[in-house]
Amino acid sequence: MLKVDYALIFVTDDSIRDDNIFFAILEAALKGGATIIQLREKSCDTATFYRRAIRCKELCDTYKIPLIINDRLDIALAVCTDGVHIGQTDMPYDVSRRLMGKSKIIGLSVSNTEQAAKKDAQAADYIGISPIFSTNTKTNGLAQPLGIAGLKAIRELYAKPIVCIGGINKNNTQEIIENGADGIAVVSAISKAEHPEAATKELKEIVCKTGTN
Ligand code: TZP
Ligand code: MG
Repeated sequence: MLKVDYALIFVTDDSIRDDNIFFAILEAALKGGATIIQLREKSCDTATFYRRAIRCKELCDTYKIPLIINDRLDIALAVCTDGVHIGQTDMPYDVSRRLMGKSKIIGLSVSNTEQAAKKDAQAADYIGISPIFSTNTKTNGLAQPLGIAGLKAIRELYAKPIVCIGGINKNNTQEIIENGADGIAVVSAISKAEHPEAATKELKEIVCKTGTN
């Protein structure tokens, strides 16, 4: 397996249905230094998701960057990606692990300290704090933002990698890393940037100069 660096996860923007634009942004994120790509598709059919996943895998392989599939274990298995990111209402962790195998990355989203303390969170390879701040990008089923206080409380529970998501931009990245996150996951700070490659580079620099990466 590739060495996993959680510094900067680019989560793809499923509002972009034009493949030319979608893959141009993905490549810009890879060129700019995203350390993991998470393919997140919430509204398309399975065939479209699969097709995008295949192309994402080819591109990520070219840049030697891990690809993680959001929610869909079947797509992760079909495309043989490096991992899957599950939420509290997705396929249970145990099943995901059994099907993915020991060597793959499994990330789990938590939205409060109770979820973070449960055995699935203890077992996952990394934890996604979701959301850290409010965001307009995800509207369905979004919990109350945990904020920096929530991050600090969850940081105390374990030493494993913690990545924050939700409303993250160049102005609040430093604070997140200073308070114990290993990395950030962003959608719009890259996908909606005027220059996605430069925006990625800038976010990565902030994470790396603040953290121990
Ligand atoms: N999960 C929690 S917040 C979020 C997801 C997928 C959206 C993050 O998008 P943005 O644009 O980085 O706030
Ligand atoms: Mg999910």
